[in-house]
Amino acid sequence: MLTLLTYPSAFGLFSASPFCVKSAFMLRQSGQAWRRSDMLDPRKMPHQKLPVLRTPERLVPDSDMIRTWLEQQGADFDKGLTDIQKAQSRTLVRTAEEHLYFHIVLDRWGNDEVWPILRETFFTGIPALIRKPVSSSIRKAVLKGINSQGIGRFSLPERLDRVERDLEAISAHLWQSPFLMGDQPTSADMSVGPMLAAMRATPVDTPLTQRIKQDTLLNSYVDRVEEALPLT
Ligand SMILES: N[C@@H](CCC(=O)N[C@@H](CS)C(=O)NCC(=O)O)C(=O)O
Repeated sequence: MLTLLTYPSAFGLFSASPFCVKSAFMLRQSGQAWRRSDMLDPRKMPHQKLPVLRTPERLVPDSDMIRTWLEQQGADFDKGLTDIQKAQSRTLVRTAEEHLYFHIVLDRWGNDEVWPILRETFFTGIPALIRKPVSSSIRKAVLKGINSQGIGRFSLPERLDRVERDLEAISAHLWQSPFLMGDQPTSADMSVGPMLAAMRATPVDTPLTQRIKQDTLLNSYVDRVEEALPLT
């Protein structure tokens, strides 16, 4: 049986990591038998990140590589899509994973109100006595990474403007159909849906959580993806 090595559920989500949720959606849609195995420390994993799929032969890191592996076994997450739709799907996936994701990271890790909740959710494996100093140094490293990536250098209004433009692009698809590429969920929904769900689920109200919660189209879209691809 396949095993998805994933961060545990948090904030009402299958996992705090949208990439873990994406992989779970893909496993579900592939029809393969699978189970989850939760972990908090990814340092022994091939990319020191999660998700990772344990197959009978090897560990497959990275949600995109998990997708490719499942496709090699016969899964088709974009059944019936034209080449142009597949190309549009790819750009939406990259928009979510390589841009929106970093705004979520900053919203979670850079916010002093969210931080104590994060610390007690993500670092429960660390003994209480040393949890604060250890988790603080990890927090510093994450924020340094966001600064190197570039998102951390924008002001809040600039960040919100960047997010807004992506959300407009996503919404343009949803004015026309219940899912990004039509009437059924496809690979784009399995990436974008979890990303917007994560944006909405940050456990303190922020401009980003509010942005999704107050948008009828996007809010109902996130619910629709979760209902179409139940993970329990
Ligand atoms: N490109 C990877 C991204 C995975 C990823 O960024 N995972 C994060 C959690 S959302 C992680 O494990 N971070 C741990 C670290 O960077 O130390 C994928 O698609 O799976």
